[in-house]
Amino acid sequence: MGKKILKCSAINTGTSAKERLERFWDIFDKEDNVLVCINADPDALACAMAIKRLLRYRVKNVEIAHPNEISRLNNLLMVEVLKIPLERLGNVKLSDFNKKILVDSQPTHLPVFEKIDFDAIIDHHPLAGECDASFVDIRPQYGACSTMLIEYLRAGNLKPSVALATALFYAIKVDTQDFSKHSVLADGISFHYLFNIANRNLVKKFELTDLRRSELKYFNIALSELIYSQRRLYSHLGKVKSPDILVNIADFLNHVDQIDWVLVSGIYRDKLIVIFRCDGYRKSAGKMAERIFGEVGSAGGHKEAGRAEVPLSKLLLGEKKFSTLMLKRLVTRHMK
Ligand SMILES: [Mn+2]
Repeated sequence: MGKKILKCSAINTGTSAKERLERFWDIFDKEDNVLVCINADPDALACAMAIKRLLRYRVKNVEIAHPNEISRLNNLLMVEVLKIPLERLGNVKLSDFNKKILVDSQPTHLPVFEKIDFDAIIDHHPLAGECDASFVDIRPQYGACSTMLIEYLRAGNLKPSVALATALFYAIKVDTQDFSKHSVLADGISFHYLFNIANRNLVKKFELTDLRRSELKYFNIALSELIYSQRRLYSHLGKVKSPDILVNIADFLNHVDQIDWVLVSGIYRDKLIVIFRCDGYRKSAGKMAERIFGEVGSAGGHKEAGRAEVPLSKLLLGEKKFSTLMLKRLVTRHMK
């Protein structure tokens, strides 16, 4: 099997979408068992679905495998509703597949990927090391890998089903953060193409779903604990099952009018976790988190969102329990 080795950068210059698709199809045979490997997130999931579509009548079988656990509720819902067939990479026998594809990732991204001999690699992340596969298409300028796959589908005159279009549409939204992050015109063209095929209500539901029913009780605690002072909202939730709920509640309180700062804290595994929110205009939540907690724990973030994690032992609480009032005092000491 003389495998042609191509340098990543060389393959996609001056190539039309049709030529690219033909070259991709060329590496497959009717009897092939194909494994598509992904690091599961919305973009990777949508790309894997698109590859399944591209190869539907051209190979014997296509399966999708991911090494990572899917824990985000948005992503779990996407997999469930769109019925995306998935296997954990650890549970598949690699020798059952004579062709392997890596999409929305590169071999050097994960040790498990590095061990696999891929036949095709399609990705939009910056080139990380050399990719030796028969087919390589890496376009780091693209906002979403799904945009690349839409170009393949369109080049083959393959109109996506509602489920596939919904996945691809959601993927572009997530990877470009609703076009507020880096993207190229191609992302906009693909997004526009999918607009009337995707089920946008479903996409909205994917975006909204980020709370477990068991987490609703924390809203009760957050509201009963809430302290308002000087255009700031403070709430300490006590012990939480996952720090994510602190983020959910801080984001919720950030909807309130006439508030400059939101500070939500909770205890998770012997650590105090504090979530900071502000408008990021002439303020920096990340810097504020650092100023208040940088010396006793890890703290940082962006202008509009910050986070601090402090071992409880560093707070010198003694017999006392941390409280919303203590959160307010700690913060007030460092803010005018
Ligand atoms: Mn991606």
